[in-house]
Amino acid sequence: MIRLERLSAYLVELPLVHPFRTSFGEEKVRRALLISLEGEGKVGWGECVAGAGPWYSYETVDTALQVIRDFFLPLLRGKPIAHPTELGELLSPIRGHPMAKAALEAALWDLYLRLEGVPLWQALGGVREEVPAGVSIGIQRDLPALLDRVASFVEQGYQRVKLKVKPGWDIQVLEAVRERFPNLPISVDANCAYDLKDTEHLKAFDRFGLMMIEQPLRYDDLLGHAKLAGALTTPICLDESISSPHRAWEALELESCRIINVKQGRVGGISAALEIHKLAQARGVPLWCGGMLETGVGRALNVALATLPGFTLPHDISATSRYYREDIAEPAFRLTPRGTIPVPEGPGLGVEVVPERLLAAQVASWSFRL
Ligand code: NPG
Repeated sequence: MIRLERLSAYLVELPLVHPFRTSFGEEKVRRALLISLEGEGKVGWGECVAGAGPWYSYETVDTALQVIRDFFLPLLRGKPIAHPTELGELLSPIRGHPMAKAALEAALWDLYLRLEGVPLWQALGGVREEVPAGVSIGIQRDLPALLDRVASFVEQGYQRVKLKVKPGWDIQVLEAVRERFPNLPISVDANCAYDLKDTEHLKAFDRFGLMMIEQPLRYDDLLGHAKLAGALTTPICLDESISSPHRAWEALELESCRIINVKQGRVGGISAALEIHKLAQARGVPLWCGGMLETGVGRALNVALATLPGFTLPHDISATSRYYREDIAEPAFRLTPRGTIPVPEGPGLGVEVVPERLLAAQVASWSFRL
């Protein structure tokens, strides 16, 4: 039994090596909420993937902090926990807020597995010790800048390149990149930038031999995606739309997508991601792990999840140096010559938060007795 003693939250800001532009905005600095849980003489860490504002999803670092403080803490107090999977039941009275829940669950798994001395990927039933790395390239100033960026990542050995698209930055981008890299595995991500009325326009993507088109339509539009899927040969992958295992089930039933991007932070945590993994495997739907510019804490979790058998496509999991000059956690993630990212070896998440770096990146912190 783990008796939890303290929950701490740290708001950190880390400057990105390159600004990251999508159809919904530009990030120059990643603002992240880190959570630590102390108990039985050890500390476990989790990262909340909510953004600074409600652009990718309705959750923000501030809403996450508020629900953790005002609603999760009272449910946790005085309740010894035997296993992290018990958290789902404990938090079941709270609707929504999957990103806040995921951060807490991550910290609990990390704490539990550090006490057990077991790496997360093994505890989850992972089947590989390194995962295929892809890279996601934001919208650039112009085409030459984009081509340079793609070339540099291809040279580094990334197995697939994901291009951010939006109306006005799509067909001509694909023409240019395809012409220069005829055999490169390419996917595109629209982050909800199109409408079902754009079906004819989106059909023009089919000629580029893309691995998938990710989240072309609204974040809550499963039916629209099902209709669009019938009109395209390029497989549709859903990201924003899959906010829970139940939404994944609906999307699969409706045939809204043929591929799912799993972000444990978006779907409510590790247990929710495992449920989606089971649903997808039963139907032969391939999965891959998305990323949200996480620090090493969140990335470690994504890498562990990506070792599961159903995660068969290259992930948005890139080397630390692609995001940050210096991460708050050690060791940094590096790209192997095979274009993979190895799983860290230690127990739990397998990375350590470096106290001086945390302090340097910290904007604010809170600490609560449990
Ligand atoms: O490699 O971590 C990464 C970034 C991958 O493109 C990426 N993430 O829409 O999936 C996305 C996008 C994102 C980033 C979304 C930050 C939300 C916040």
